Amino acid sequence: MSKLSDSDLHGEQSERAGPGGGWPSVKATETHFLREHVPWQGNKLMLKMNKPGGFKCPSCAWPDPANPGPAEFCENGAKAVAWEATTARTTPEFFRKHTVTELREWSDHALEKQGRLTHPMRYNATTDKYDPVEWETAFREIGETLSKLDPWDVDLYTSGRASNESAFLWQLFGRMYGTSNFPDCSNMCHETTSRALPESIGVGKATTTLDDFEHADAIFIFGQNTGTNSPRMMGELYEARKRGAAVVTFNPLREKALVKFANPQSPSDMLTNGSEPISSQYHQVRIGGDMAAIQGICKAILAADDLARESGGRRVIDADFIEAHTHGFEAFAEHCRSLSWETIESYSGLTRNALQEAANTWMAAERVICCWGMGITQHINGGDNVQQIVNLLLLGGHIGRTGAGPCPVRGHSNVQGDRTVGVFHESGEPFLAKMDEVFGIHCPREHGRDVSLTTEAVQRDEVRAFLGLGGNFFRAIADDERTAPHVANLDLTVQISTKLNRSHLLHGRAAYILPTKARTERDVQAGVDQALTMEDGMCNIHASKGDLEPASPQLKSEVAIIAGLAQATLPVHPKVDWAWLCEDYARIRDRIEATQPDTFANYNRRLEEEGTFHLYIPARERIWHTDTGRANFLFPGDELKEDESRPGDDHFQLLTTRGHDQFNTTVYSYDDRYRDIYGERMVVMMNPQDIEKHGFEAGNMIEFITVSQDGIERRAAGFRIIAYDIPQGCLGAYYPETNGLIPIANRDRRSGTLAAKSVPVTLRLMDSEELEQQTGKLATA
Ligand SMILES: Nc1nc2c(c(=O)[nH]1)N[C@H]1C(S)=C(S)[C@@H](COP(=O)(O)OP(=O)(O)OC[C@H]3O[C@@H](n4cnc5c(=O)[nH]c(N)nc54)[C@H](O)[C@@H]3O)O[C@H]1N2
Ligand SMILES: Nc1nc2c(c(=O)[nH]1)N[C@H]1C(S)=C(S)[C@@H](COP(=O)(O)OP(=O)(O)OC[C@H]3O[C@@H](n4cnc5c(=O)[nH]c(N)nc54)[C@H](O)[C@@H]3O)O[C@H]1N2
Ligand SMILES: [Mo]
Repeated sequence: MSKLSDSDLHGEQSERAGPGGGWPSVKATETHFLREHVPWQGNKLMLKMNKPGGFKCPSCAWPDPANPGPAEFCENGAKAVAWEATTARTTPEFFRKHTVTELREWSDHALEKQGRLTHPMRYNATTDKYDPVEWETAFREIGETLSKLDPWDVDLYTSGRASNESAFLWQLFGRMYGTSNFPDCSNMCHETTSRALPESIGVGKATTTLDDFEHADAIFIFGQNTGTNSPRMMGELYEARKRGAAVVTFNPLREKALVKFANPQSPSDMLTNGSEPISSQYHQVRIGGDMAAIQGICKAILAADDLARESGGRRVIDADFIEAHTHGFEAFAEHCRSLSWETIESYSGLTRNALQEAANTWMAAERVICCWGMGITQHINGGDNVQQIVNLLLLGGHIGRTGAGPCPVRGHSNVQGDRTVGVFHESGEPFLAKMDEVFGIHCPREHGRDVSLTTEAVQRDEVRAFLGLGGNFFRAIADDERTAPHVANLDLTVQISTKLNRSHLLHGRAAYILPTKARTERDVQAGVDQALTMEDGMCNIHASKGDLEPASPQLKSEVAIIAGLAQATLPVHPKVDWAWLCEDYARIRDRIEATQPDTFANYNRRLEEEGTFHLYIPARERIWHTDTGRANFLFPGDELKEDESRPGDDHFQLLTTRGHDQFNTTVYSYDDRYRDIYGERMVVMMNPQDIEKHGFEAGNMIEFITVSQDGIERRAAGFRIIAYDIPQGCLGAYYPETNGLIPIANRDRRSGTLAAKSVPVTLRLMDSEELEQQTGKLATA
């Protein structure tokens, strides 16, 4: 094989390649503000971010430190703010110029790039355009349509930027209307964790706090691209490494910032162009190989412990903890002992030595934190992955003490809070009974639809109306291309949004875009500035107050829009006065507290006095709300299953992921600086040996074909091969460009979370005629 030079092989972290962060990060921050025509120099706005009295960053869910520094934000938080604060506007004038059919040909980037939506709009089938509509008219018409429908044919989607207040009212509205169909972006994200973690430890959230990161001796990171998706977490990792803690990473891709990082908040790094190596070990596990890798580490730990026990030496595992607090240890230990290294190596794609090295780090550490992201959750066996991570922690008693614990790294800034306050298609009796009591209503008890069930119902033309509280549902879902044509058969689509996206263009017979204020903007009700609240990924509730003038005087807050929809849809109710709730958001928080008095005790008072508070997490106190009353060692079957997440001889396994200049379906730019990919997203990252083995060359254009299990053909063409440092048999490409390839049935067994990280595909080289056609199409676009 011809040797590739450094510059040919993307993702290889050669000595020449710079670290993540550093000056390029500062420059990127500035560029994004300039591009959106938001003044950057001495930017007052950014200084209010993540500070008491200021607003909560709209980007990710990583928590704020107790004593925030002068500039408590990161490059990607700044991008999200610049994108929201842009001076560009998508006005009625814009909609007059373009038909919906025409806009469908635009890229996701071009659509959102038009700027903030300014007016409520209604689809006009005669002209195939959106026309401006008065708020009251829109509410009335939507209400009239909804009143005629069977509530079980209606779905209310929540994207994770919605505040606690708006999410709570959203589910109240839905339940009073008569449905439990609450598809939630969590169903595409950490639902896996929300299902699997409680089986193990009785709670679906992190038991760690930021403080624990200051005391950990080892931090394991599975399937999470920290530098891009939770950049403020880099601060924790950077400090941990500086004080000598180990960071052990499992990821098929060598993600730049996890290799080394220059901290933009560190004067010395910035002055000397210095950087800190982040991962002490970087294991390029094969896609879907984490379960085998973790069980391999456990096997090595148990072998060392067996030796210690036999020789009377100091135990390696925390036998007292296991005895006092856990269930199922022996079965799990036996399972790990019985696995052969050959099997483990072949499934994980890692060598026994590498896994032994990870085990050694674990054994040397008194306190271990395990973090994970979509590389763990978005698999068919995602829940099993999560439970193996817990097993690894349980072996050492690493839950419920300082410096240790499970830390699922949540995505959207309030995805966790939306669930806590009640957005759930399978809410349990205690919560529903409380809702009934507090509001004098009767909530339906039947379970409703989640994202995959809603998608399937749309595909079967069973959904009559879809209402989205934020997000870009019809673009973010698996199987989006097959779903798209069915959306036209809905009676009604309503999208509450800040920017134009594909879900506005895939619409029902009647369709409305309801533009809303963003988190950075002032929300004045009854003459008073309102605060909203969010729960970060480590269970801290914060208040957030916007500062900017809203992008248009026409904008309503999410809370006001939900109240408007509810008033127009539901009969007058003696105990639910929507206008009154809307006048003062503290009243909504009082109702949230009334429905969950333990969780939200003194909600308003604590916010006022403390600014933030931490929710009670029983497992943090070693109280286990599980079926056994103990923390459970869980694992599937008695040997590693032949599972669908592995690459095979006849197919590749494709992971779909985010680039550095993207927030989910929002594409800020076509650059992915941390992967050395610039100006394009239609690429496939491929191992150089695989490229040669299959007779391709870097630069070739290919078509993906999904290995079909349901007899349906799924293809996506026009991706350029990039030689990349990725294990053989594995491929990487960007989301959402590849969502059409993911069968809706490709999902985590427990939770239904889309298995976006393990899509079995084959590749076909495109011929010159096809390429010419494609170039022609691009030229006319
Ligand atoms: N700037 C920015 N911030 C964001 C977002 C954004 O789009 N942009 N999105 C937000 C949201 S909603 C979420 S959920 C989070 C997402 O943040 P992440 O959890 O980081 O999600 P992805 O970008 O999909 O990256 C997943 C990582 O898993 C790796 N991976 C893929 N398959 C496997 C596997 O089988 N095993 C292992 N061990 N690793 C694997 C990939 O290489 C990649 O590094 O970020 C949030 N924050
Ligand atoms: N193939 C593949 N598919 C995936 C994933 C993957 O890794 N691979 N990841 C999945 C994950 S983790 C997630 S969370 C989903 C994301 O799915 P969504 O949450 O549905 O999508 P976003 O792209 O975050 O939504 C962007 C839109 O939200 C609107 N918006 C922004 N801010 C606000 C606001 O403050 N209020 C309101 N009302 N609207 C606002 C804007 O109009 C913008 O166009 O995608 C999932 N899909
Ligand atoms: Mo997410």
